[in-house]
Amino acid sequence: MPPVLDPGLAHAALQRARLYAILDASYTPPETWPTLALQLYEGGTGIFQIRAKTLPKETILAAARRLVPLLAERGLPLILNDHPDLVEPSGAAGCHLGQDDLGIPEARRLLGPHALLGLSTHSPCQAEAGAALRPDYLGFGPVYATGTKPDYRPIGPEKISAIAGRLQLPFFCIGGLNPDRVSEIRKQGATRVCVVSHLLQAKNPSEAAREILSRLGSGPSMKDANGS
Ligand code: TZP
Ligand code: MG
Repeated sequence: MPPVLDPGLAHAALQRARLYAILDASYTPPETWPTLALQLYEGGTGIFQIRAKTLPKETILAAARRLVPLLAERGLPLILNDHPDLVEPSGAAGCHLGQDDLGIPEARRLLGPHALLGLSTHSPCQAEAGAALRPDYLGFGPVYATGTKPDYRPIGPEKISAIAGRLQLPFFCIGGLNPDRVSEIRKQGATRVCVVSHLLQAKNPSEAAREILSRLGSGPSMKDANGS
């Protein structure tokens, strides 16, 4: 099926997004995601990803099919981690790939020019090289050590300044982020963040999202951008 969210709107949403939330099955099961996504949307989250390293494909597809229309109605893209082949059957906006996954050029050929493609990068060098492959955005991390991705050495906040202002595409800092750390990385030039555990474990996910955005200095503009 074609993407449920118009690709032009998906690209515009990506450009506006300051907070990217990952719905990760290792923290919360898929049945909680619709409610959680709406709460995070209320808090100003601008783009969402499903990340489910151990769930069967059919479960991921079913979860994506529930979330895609819910988010598309609000102008928000859903990205699938790892599974480019589920993008078309779910109507999602695109997929997020790691350094060892299908390459960006191959994913582009598979999914077409309008799909949103994201690439994980783990150093300033990788970010520069990754940007040259023309994904639509980069992830940059883990900035801090995190139990969500335990096998990766943290890059450290000071490395953000090596790429800030130099890349021609949006990049989302990720890894171990909480409000105080967002305040810290903002000083290094971070303008967009991607957050997993802090949002998924929050008592009040909307409030947690709002707090992260306010530390980035983009709370009110995100609310406007979401049309709320
Ligand atoms: N890529 C780099 S760090 C990370 C991913 C998927 C996990 C970030 O999770 P958290 O819980 O926000 O530290
Ligand atoms: Mg991957």
